[in-house]
Amino acid sequence: MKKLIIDCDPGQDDALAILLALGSKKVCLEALTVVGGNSGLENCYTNAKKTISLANKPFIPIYKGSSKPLVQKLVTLEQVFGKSGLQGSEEWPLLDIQTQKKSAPKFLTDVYHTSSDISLIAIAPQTNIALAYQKNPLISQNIPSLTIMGGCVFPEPIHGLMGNISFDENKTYAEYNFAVDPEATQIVFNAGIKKINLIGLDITRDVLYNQEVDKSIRLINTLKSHLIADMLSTIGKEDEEDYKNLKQSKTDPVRAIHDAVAVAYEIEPDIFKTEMLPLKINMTGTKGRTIIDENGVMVNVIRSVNKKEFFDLIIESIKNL
Ligand SMILES: [Ca+2]
Repeated sequence: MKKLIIDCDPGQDDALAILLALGSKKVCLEALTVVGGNSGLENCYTNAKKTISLANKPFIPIYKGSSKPLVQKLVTLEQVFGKSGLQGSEEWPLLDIQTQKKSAPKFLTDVYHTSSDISLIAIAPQTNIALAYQKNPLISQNIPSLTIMGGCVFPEPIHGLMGNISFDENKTYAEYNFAVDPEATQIVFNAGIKKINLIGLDITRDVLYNQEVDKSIRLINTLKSHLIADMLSTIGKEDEEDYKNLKQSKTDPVRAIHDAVAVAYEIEPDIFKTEMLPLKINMTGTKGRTIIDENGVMVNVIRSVNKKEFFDLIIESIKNL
């Protein structure tokens, strides 16, 4: 069984990503590390605990990491994820999960000092991973692969933009995870990790949670499946605006489930098509933008996914929870 650590900032799509890993018979989730991102660190930590509680796996350790990016101010997205960061999870259980004393960067530094067989999945700003690398640069040699949800290598399919967030008056876009902490992203890209797999917004905005998927999840007809569908079908204002042209009806819960795609890649890489491309992180103007540059780091860029097989994986995992 492939071992995984997931660095996250839950987030509805993070929660689904974690549940996808927990329900899969092909991967084993060793730990979660949490960073401030979609919501503040405390909210993200509570949401990680709720997700582990929903799956009834309170023994999985959760390490709390950085509350803010390396240099920039944290920008949270209440308009998308709700005040708690996990709107729609109000009915989820919250078990008494042991607090870990180690910080997330310290845990990552320690675990990769001795282990070289645990794949790392990064579905949040890269702050924790950059801090771990700064503590001990040798750990990058022991990360067998780093699968990142972040960036946007080609225009995303909904608006044809190169991201989903803009911090400048020219309204030039970059993808949220990279734009929020571009310094950390740059450190991680240049850390010498053997294999970086990148799932950008151009892929994640092509596999949307919609009415049909909602129906398939509810058809599983377990308490957990309904609680998961309730969480996923809660749409934030920004998502609603983004996807309103795609809606089949006013009640169609269209939502991107970005982070789940990264976990799916670790579970079933054969359902994806990829291309090795040299990438750089833009550090001037629109910081955090992904640029194809011949002097960049070679990255395994995910170019497409078999949608049916992707959603089959999700359904299968939720059945197994
Ligand atoms: Ca996330």
